Amino acid sequence: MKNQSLTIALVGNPNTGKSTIFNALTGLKQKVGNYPGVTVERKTGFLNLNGVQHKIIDLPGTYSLNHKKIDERIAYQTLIGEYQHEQTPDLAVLVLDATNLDRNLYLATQVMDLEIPVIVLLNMSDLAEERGIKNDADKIQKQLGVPVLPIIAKNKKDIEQVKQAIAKHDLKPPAPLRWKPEESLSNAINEITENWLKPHTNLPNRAYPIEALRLISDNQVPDDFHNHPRKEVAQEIIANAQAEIERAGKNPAAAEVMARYDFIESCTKNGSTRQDEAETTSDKIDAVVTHKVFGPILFVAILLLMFQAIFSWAEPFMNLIDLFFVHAGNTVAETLPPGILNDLLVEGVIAGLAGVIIFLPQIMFLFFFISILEGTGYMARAAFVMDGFMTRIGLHGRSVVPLISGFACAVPGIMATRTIESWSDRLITIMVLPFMACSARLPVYALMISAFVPNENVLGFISLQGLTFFGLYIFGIVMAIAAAWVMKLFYSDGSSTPFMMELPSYKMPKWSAVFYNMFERGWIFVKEAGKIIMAISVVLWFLASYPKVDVPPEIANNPATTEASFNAQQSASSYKLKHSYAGQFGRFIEPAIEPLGFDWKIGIGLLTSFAAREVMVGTLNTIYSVGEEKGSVVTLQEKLIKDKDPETGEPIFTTLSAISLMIFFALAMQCMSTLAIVRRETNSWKWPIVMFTYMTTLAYICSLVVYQGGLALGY
Ligand SMILES: Nc1nc2c(ncn2[C@@H]2O[C@H](COP(=O)(O)OP(=O)(O)OP(=O)(O)O)[C@@H](O)[C@H]2O)c(=O)[nH]1
Ligand SMILES: [Mg+2]
Repeated sequence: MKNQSLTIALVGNPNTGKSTIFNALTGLKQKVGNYPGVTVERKTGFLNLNGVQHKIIDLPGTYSLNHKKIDERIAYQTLIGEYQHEQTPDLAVLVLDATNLDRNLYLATQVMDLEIPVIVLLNMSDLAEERGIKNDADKIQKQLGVPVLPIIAKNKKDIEQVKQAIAKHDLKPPAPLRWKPEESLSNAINEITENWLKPHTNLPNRAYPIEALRLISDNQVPDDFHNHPRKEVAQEIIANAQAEIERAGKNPAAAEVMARYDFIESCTKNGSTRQDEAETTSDKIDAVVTHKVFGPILFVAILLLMFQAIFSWAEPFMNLIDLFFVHAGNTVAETLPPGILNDLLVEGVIAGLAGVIIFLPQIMFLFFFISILEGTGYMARAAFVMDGFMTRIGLHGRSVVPLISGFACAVPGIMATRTIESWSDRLITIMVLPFMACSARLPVYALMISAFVPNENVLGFISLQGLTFFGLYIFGIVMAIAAAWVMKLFYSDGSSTPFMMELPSYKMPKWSAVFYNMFERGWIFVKEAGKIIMAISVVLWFLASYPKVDVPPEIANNPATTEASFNAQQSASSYKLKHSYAGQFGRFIEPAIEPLGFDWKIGIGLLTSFAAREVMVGTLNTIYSVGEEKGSVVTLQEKLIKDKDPETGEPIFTTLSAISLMIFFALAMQCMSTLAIVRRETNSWKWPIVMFTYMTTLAYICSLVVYQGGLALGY
């Protein structure tokens, strides 16, 4: 290799370790997980080798180049140099799973047909050895005619070898069609190439054989690249080619596959041996985990345990953070001279931040658990276990992984739907995904639950608060499923694709990755929420503090309340708040939300939370801090419980209105980023608008029914 800067693509089947190798080469932290379909987008990074910088591309996994799904198409387009008119990669690093070489080599032979220089890595050699599989790299290298290297991605030494192999590659492309299609197939390829692909498509030459073979076996002319208006011309050419293959006594749909596998067998015969398939540990675990009855029970139990743990384990950390902010607020209040700056910092910024950062421990625990589910390989089992159920409502197992990702955040969940083949299934999954209780709802749920659900145990060991928390997650899941079922009745393109997902063998999660992910997500939460909250808190503090009004003496000295100082203070400050700009606005929208059990203060919170849900808590904290006596150590929770209507003396918040609020948050579409990603993934404004409207209307109706129903029943 001359000293030139190369573009190097990592290609391979799903879950073979491409992203792991990408991270090792570039030093980046691309997401890695033990299930197929982790990477659904291209990621690029840089590798410095002997002073030359190379561009490395991590691609979504694909089983073949006969792409059907968006993630597979991205891989194909990149390889043929048609991804946003980018150049073909100078080198493809094929990452194969050494425990399953036959199937992995299928893609390898296809990529070699594209005349791209390649290096073949037999990754996961440790697992292969464990299972008694021996691969003779030299023999495979000789048959394929390209460099072949057995490696273990997590070994630094092996990654060094990969770098050297890249550095000394001669960049000669392998000869195409090394698997030697027999004569009729080869003629068919030529006919289709000459008569259709060359004159009527804008494909690059290197893609002709692969594209011709795809037309022969699939018998369908796809839309991309084939922009000739008369598809029937192509159909005729294809039919002729197929007839030729049939005349030679072969099946056009299978001829290519059989020939490739014959070639692959010649590579691995004697070169790759496996002992008699003993039942592996993974198989033994799966006997229980994917069991018809125990499987679903275990799935629910895992979720219950996860949300219980998030709720209870995080508490001591949350108390610490709370204490820290109370002291920070007091210190600032005492050190700075009294005045606007003091008020702004203490009541606006610190109160707003405290309201949100307190939930950091819960967010981090959530990501900790999700990383473990992803790292061990359980995600794929969850999809498998739920497939039967999902099929009954008209979706299938493929939707399960994106839906579970939605617990973290709807945005990556929606991206993960790229692994779903059928467009209507994909669209429906996208449309219901935001019902999954994402981490931004967690602060609101946690605040309301700890304030209004008694801290008791049921059955002696399950905390009622934790159970309510879990219930809200279940509520989100049920609503998502119900909505999907209804949508399927109206919107189905009738296509159905069988569910197939490889169950990867169980692995110990990579702990460094788990902790990295947990801290990274925690940091993103603080940074993103912090940015919006700082801005909103400052504006809100101003709107809630001005115009300053004089409190009438009868309210200022109100003796009627029993808990004298706190409530007198409350009603004086609440009088001021009520007459501030924010208060005026809140009261303006109050009639619309009063039937749901919300007062104008919640109204302000609802409004700000349309920017991002977690802002709600920061907003309430700011609102409830304005005008508060300095140095008070009352938590937001207590303020909510004690907040009374100054006129009637009734509590503003009841358990019923808290439930109504949680239901509203569970269902309403309050997330700009989600709408933006739906716009991008569906390529239209229609779907984000539909999503916003139906979800928010549903939220309003459900909260209304629950609150009014509850009142009628005497709660
Ligand atoms: N034992 C072992 N595990 C590995 C090795 N390389 C990767 N893994 C694990 O295999 C799993 C898949 O790795 P990824 O890097 O996410 O695979 P990928 O090819 O990018 O997967 P997709 O993005 O879904 O196509 C992870 O759990 C890795 O930790 C290896 O050499 N040995
Ligand atoms: Mg990946």
